[in-house]
Amino acid sequence: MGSLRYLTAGESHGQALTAILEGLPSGIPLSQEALDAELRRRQGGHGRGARMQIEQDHAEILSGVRQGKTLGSPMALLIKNTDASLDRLPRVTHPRPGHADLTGALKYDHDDIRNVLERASARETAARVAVGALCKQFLAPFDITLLSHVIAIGSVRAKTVDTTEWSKLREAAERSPVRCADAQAEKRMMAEIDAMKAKGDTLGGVFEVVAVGVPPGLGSYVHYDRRLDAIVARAVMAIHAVKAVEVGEGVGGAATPGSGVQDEIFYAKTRGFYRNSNRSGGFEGGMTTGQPVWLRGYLKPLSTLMKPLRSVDIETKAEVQATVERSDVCTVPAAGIIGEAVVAFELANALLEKFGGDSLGETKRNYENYLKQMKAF
Ligand code: EPS
Repeated sequence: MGSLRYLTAGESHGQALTAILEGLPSGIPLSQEALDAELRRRQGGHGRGARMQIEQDHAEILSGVRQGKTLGSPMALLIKNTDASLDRLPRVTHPRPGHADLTGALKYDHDDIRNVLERASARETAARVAVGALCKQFLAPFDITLLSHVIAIGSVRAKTVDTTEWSKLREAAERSPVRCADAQAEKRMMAEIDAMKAKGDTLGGVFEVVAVGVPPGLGSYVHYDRRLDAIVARAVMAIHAVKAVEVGEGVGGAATPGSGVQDEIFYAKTRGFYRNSNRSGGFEGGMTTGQPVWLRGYLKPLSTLMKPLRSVDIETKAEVQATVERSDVCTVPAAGIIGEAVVAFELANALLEKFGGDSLGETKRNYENYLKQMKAF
């Protein structure tokens, strides 16, 4: 509902991925290094394929910035593909079950599935991560930071980690090749990825995104399309291969009595209103509560299998094996980074909806006034 918006364009093996982000205020200091660091984070993770060795993603900012600060005008981003072989790549007629291949070809009337899979590819998420990286840099002066970590890959589930120590959790995830804070589970996850790779199969899993420092009252209960939990969940759902999203302890909560699900309310003069738990995932009534926002994305295993599944040739209608494209075995760690990016965009948008402002200074003044109102309540 805010005025921040973006579009992306680009094919997986086209010249480049591009994005235009519009609506960020002026005066935000931007770091190119931090922007590229996010792209590198997305490229990592045990289970990635050969493409990630070929690409060294870097986002060039073509507009909207001068002397290291945003101008308030639209920002165009360019991420060049090293493998830009699109026009030379062969025709594809064997759709992969689970990918956009078959339905995309039927819908757009393509007799070459490559015309579908190139845009449907998850490589597009590099552009989303670049946009999210800019949004993170807008959120930083408000002390809003994001992190992600992996809680399950295939059949391996991490033990519950201490989620109150955010900086430790972030460090542990950043150190881990599967971005899992539980070192024991990490080893088993890596072994499961290796075993699946040897079998020519793929693995899904679960990542968790956390945003810390979010003020209370972003989003609104007054109308369905202003509920920020739904907006954020949609953004995570729109990441390739995500088939379910859970906000806070949403899934477990459905099987627990109400007394074990709600976060009881306390008050102390020094702290104001506070909770001793955050099962809600930082949302009540579609609004942020001021507690960390946390949600989970559930990824199905990737649909490009090196040991392909049965399919049908779209031209001859003969039974065939699905196309085998160079691909990854598991992208759950990367999906967490993408999750951070898309949540950062939605939080930036919600922050701008609530506080407005055409310059960072104006947005900050409005924000600080609101914090004063909260304190005085
Ligand atoms: C990629 C995601 C995957 C990879 C792709 C790069 O895309 P898809 O959704 O089509 O499976 O397969 O890599 C290649 C297409 C390749 O040439 O290896 C990404 O996240 O960048």
